[in-house]
Amino acid sequence: MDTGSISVTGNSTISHTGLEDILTLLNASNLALNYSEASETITVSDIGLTQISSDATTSSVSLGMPGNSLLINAGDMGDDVINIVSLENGVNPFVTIDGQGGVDTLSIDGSVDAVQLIAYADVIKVNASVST
Ligand SMILES: [Ca+2]
Repeated sequence: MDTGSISVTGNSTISHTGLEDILTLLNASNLALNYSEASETITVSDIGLTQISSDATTSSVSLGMPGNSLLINAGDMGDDVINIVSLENGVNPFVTIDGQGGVDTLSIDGSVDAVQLIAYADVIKVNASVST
């Protein structure tokens, strides 16, 4: 079951359960994505954020990158993998990635250009340039 919630500052939290795909043109300046307690793979790129759950049911969330800050909470208990594919072209927010509970891995595989990058994970692999 794919569950999670999306928090947009100044607005109500949007919760989703078992949705196949979510595509929205939300343009928020501050965006928080709260993933479920399941073990998940979360992919972050310029063109949006996608979540692919590990249980073969696929759920993706594609959102416009926020102008100010992006927070990703990967969820307690689950052993999550967060892959940053790219985070540069014109996107320059404060980025915080928190693996939370479980044994989490953050892999930076594409260039990151952020005002600030804060990451909490058990394993952090930096395979590309990070400029802040
Ligand atoms: Ca986790």
